[in-house]
Amino acid sequence: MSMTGAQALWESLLREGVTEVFGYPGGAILPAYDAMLAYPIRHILVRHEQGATHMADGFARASGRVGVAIATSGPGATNMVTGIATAMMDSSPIVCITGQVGSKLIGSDAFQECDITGITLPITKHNYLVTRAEDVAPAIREAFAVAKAGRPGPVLVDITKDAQQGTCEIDWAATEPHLTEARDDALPGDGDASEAIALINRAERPLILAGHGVMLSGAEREILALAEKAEIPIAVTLLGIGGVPASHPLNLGMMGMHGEAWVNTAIQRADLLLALGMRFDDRVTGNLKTYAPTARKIHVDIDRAELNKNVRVDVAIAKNLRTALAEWLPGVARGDRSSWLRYLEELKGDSAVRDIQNLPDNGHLYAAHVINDLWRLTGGNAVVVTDVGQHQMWEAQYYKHDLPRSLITSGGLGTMGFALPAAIGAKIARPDAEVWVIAGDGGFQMTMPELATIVQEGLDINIAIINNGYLGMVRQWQEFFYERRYAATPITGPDFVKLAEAFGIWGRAVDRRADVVDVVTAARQHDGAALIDFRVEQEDSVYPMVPAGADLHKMIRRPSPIVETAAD
Ligand SMILES: Cc1cc2nc3c(=O)[nH]c(=O)nc-3n(C[C@H](O)[C@H](O)[C@H](O)COP(=O)(O)OP(=O)(O)OC[C@H]3O[C@@H](n4cnc5c(N)ncnc54)[C@H](O)[C@@H]3O)c2cc1C
Ligand SMILES: Cc1ncc(C[n+]2csc(CCOP(=O)(O)OP(=O)(O)O)c2C)c(N)n1
Ligand SMILES: [Mg+2]
Repeated sequence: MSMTGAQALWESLLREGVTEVFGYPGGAILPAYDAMLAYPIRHILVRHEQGATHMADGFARASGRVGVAIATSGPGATNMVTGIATAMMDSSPIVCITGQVGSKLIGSDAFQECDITGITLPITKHNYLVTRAEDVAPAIREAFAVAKAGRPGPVLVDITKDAQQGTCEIDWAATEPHLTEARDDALPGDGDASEAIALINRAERPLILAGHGVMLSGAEREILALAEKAEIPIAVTLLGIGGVPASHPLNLGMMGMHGEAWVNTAIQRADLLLALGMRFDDRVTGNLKTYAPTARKIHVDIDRAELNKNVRVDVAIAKNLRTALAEWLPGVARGDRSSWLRYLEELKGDSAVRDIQNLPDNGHLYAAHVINDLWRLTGGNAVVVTDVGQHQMWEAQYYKHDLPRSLITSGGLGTMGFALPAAIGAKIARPDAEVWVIAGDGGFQMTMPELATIVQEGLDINIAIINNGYLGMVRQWQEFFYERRYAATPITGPDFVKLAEAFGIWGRAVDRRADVVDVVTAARQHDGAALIDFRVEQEDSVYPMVPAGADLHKMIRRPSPIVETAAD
């Protein structure tokens, strides 16, 4: 088959099952855009290339499919860097395609030339510089295979203008990637199923730490089967939320810096930790020297490099989690851990008296209340895409996710500005889902031009801005650790309702708890995008909090009881 490199690009994307791409045109990618018109692929025009990468990422996280972002050379490509790093840190499979100056101009500081493969080398799983038309199809095909294989992640394909314009003969069968199979075989020192089973069957106070890998490997059923058979409680990471239903009686909730106090206490008291598809991030462990001091540890991760990286373990298994759990299940004995479960239940009582949900209504509008109301009103069925900051932690605590892939959030890089574009990607991937953005007033302002993308594409996305007039999470650190010196954290913004209206979006502001239900209901009923500006209590803090690097059990707790009046 004879075609141009540009045609080979779209033909390859079609063959990978791609139906939507997120992008922004420019000179070096123009031949590809010109060829695009002949292919049945929907192009979503973004307002900034960072948005395209977050959209591809949100698309991937919501669906499990590979998201695709396209940009021109130079500034188009460099605008993608933050989104690529975000996807890399959270193991999200995306393919980014960039135009590059003509191959003969490379190295001449040509107009909009930039070494994007050099720049993205450390933040991609792999990247390609394609300089000949005949190499386009094999590179795209391999890029998809690499993005999905093993531990997923971002791949970049940089295609010179002459490679897009040149013609070539393509034998599709010959474009099949020849990747070395990921090594699933054990190496010396690796643990095996029998060692894991023996530790589980002996344990009196076991605890599962369920991470993002549960969803990435599709092990939602197997992990519950293990927990139920052996009566093992489960703690989840931020990115593990949704992998185990929040309403399951064995699910204790989130661990770590802003995790539930009883979960962190459970980790410190456990005699066995089963770390399943999670990577012991420092937000999760606190001080490594005092982490889970009484526990033996089993770690399953598909990426061997994660094993014994942050936490030394007794049994390290480099394997797809679902396969590993299926191997363990027959050998795991039915357990009775009722005294351990009773102990954990008692710990919860102490937290309940401090929980803001249980405090009397004092007339103030708290973010935690807003998010809890959103959870109730959406029946817990929405796909929620958060930004980064206090609102992100309150979402994790107070929106109870029962469904996998229903919380989409930037965990590892913590990228402000992620939510709005990632929600667009999620909505494109799952048009029938009710999609909510929960963003802070700071992060929202980083990518708010994507409101125009929502309107141009006619997307029905609901947006909740948790507007506290501060870069709240940083303000909280200043309150706790810098004697309330609020350097550069008070932040103003536009009138978000008028802003929404300027874009042609329905908007309302809420500053009383009594109005939350009515306005959220109206937003849900409104046909088309809706934005709510929740003007919340300005100086509230997220509790509990393990100060960075502190022992996991040394948490700052919400003072209890808070006796406040409406006049406070
Ligand atoms: C403001 C802020 C506060 C935060 N506070 C907290 C907090 O309190 N608690 C918390 O938990 N997090 C918190 N985080 C998030 C934290 O930084 C990490 O992103 C998160 O803990 C990572 O979760 P994870 O290890 O499950 O997921 P990932 O980082 O995505 O790691 C997943 C692991 O699973 C492995 N894997 C992938 N596929 C498979 C497979 N098929 N089989 C087996 N393994 C597989 C991967 O190799 C990887 O090691 C916070 C982030 C921010 C921005
Ligand atoms: C791109 C980027 N810049 C800076 C930070 C550091 N940071 C983390 S949380 C935060 C404050 C977020 O403020 P806002 O969006 O208003 O959310 P809030 O914490 O108030 O809910 C900042 C500045 C970041 N995570 N990302
Ligand atoms: Mg804020």
